[in-house]
Amino acid sequence: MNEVSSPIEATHSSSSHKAVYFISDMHLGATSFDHPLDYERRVVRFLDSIKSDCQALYLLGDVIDYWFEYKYVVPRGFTRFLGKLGEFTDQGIEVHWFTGNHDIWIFDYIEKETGAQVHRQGGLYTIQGKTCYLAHGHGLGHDTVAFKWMTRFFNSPVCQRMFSWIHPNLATAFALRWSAHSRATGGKYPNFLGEDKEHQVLFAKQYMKEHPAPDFFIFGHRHIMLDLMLSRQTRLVILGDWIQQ
Ligand SMILES: [Mn+2]
Repeated sequence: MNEVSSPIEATHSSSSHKAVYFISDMHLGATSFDHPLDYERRVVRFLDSIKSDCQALYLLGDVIDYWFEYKYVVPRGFTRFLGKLGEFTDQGIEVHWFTGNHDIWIFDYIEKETGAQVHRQGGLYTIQGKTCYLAHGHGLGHDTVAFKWMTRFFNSPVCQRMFSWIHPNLATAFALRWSAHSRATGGKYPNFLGEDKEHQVLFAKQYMKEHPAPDFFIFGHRHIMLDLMLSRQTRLVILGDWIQQ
């Protein structure tokens, strides 16, 4: 976990690897995909295509549509993708995985098996000399009481322990259905609402009033593509979902 006040200086060893990539919201394993394996293959093909010049890969959340790991059991699937992350880190490419609202229940499996560094909170990072505020971006700018309680509930070790006692067949089926249901009902992501209504934009503007302005804010979660200059120095990017955008 990284303190927001002190930017992390990412250290990059290989000089031939220059580019830093940010992707988010792949929602791997979502029941809405007609051909989930083909979709996973496309993600992996993309990762293959960037491998030769990739210095660091930042996954900004909702990488997997639903994940809950048990002490000795993890959800089925994702073998190509997780294997590819392992290949990246084995070759010295940094992989950072910021948890989103769909993949909050990553505990230590992803770090241990793939070598990716898991970040459970957004924060300030220094990447190639630029200060970047990175987060999945859910809850930013609209941390209502209900949201705070829900976050506390989802992150509570006691609740997680209790959930883990439900048989995985039942728990996983329920969670996937819930995810599909919320996609079907409230899940259509609205287009850009305007600077004065987008929570992440409002968060960034408020943040800049209270802290030194970073060079970039980079978020996922909204499933829209946005590239907005907040000042002459500061640029806000919302990644859009992968692979549609
Ligand atoms: Mn999200």
